[in-house]
Amino acid sequence: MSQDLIVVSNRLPAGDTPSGGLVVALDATLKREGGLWLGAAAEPEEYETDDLMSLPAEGYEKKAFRLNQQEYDRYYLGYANSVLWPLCHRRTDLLAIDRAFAETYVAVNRRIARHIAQAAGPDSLIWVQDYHFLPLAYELRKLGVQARIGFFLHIPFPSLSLLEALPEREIFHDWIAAFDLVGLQTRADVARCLELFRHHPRGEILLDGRVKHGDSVFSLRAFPIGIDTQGFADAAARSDGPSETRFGPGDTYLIGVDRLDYSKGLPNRFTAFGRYLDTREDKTKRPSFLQIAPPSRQEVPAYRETRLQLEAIAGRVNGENARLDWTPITYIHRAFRRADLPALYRMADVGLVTPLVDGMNLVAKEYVAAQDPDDPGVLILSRMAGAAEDMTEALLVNPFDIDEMAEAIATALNMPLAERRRRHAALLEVVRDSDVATWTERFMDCLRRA
Ligand code: GDG
Repeated sequence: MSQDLIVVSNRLPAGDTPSGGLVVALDATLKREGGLWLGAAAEPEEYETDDLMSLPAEGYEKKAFRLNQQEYDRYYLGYANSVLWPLCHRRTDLLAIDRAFAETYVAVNRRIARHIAQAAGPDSLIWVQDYHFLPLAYELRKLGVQARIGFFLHIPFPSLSLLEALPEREIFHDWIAAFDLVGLQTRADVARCLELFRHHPRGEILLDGRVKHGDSVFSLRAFPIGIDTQGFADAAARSDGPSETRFGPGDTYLIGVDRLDYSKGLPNRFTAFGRYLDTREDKTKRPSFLQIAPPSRQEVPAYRETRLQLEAIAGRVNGENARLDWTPITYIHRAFRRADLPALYRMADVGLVTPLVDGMNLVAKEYVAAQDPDDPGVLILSRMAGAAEDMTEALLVNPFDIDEMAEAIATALNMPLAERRRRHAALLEVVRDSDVATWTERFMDCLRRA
């Protein structure tokens, strides 16, 4: 029997209780529409059969494809996270170009395509998530699959000049053009994608805005992703937060929450907080900075490097400034329970979201949703985050400019209530308008009409 809706993502929600916003929204959509959710198995294993593994799910089918250690190393850690991720995050210095990575990346996608081809009928909708699966539609078309296939890229779309650094740049165009609908985070991403195809001898932008590449035509739009705004706001208002904390309602503190990733600009953020401490006028003011930075992709060398940098900067700033009753930076390199985050955001006077480049950045939206509208905190947001395209009432900063970030921290900590309220109200409206449920509906509507 063919499936109405097939969602493909690298991660599958663990167990029966999905947490993160995206997973919740996709889970709700699949429950409503029925269908299949396909993703990678939790751990690599030396498999003997290529059969999909069925996992428990309510109202739809959830299945995992297997990866052996070599595939995990070359497809996931290699091409996806040591080539495409640094490329799209403008770190060409970190590119690990390796023929074997590219070959395995395509081979894994081809294998997944065969599974999907068996589950899909002509009326199925296939929704592919993110950079792990760029060649999937191209491989599906080769197998004769005619169903509508949509793609959403969660990370920045690379510019023409960045793509020069990808050995697969020519076929990259064919991968993208094999989808019926390509969704990107921001209008700036859409502009970069248009430029890429306009520049290509076989590319053409049609009058209705669709993109033609050889014989393929696809629709291209920005779908800025969001969070479960109301759910997050309710959770923040309801919970008192973790009990054993020095980060409560009476404490002045700034908060950052990021996977430990070089794209998130953490060393510059730590340095900027140190600069703020050095330059603040009133030395009796002793705000703390809480950085939650769970480990991520630790097998990739660049991530270890960032970790060492953070340890050094946090050690230095604390060593120079700490008192017996005050530790300036609390840096926690561990994952928190999802339920602990809303209250920690709400009680924080400042949210620090300063990536060097970011597709959207959901932490910016979570911080705003969690605030008490009567006495909200201030969001400091990098201009390089996709979120900055619409969240213009944040204190926007250049994450490479340490002085500017230090000044923004001072401004945020001294901001009068009326201005905090005005900025927060405007930001909350943006976060509500781009709710993740709306995001899912808008994408699905466009895909149905593609
Ligand atoms: C990619 C793109 C785009 C963080 N620490 C913990 C924890 N988190 C949660 C946050 C937030 C999520 O992880 C991170 O989302 P971001 O959007 O900030 O960043 P990426 O992981 O890089 O996500 C990004 C996103 O995809 C969606 O399209 O916005 O640009 O890079 O929800 O709260 N959650 C828990 N414990 C932690 O310690 N439970």
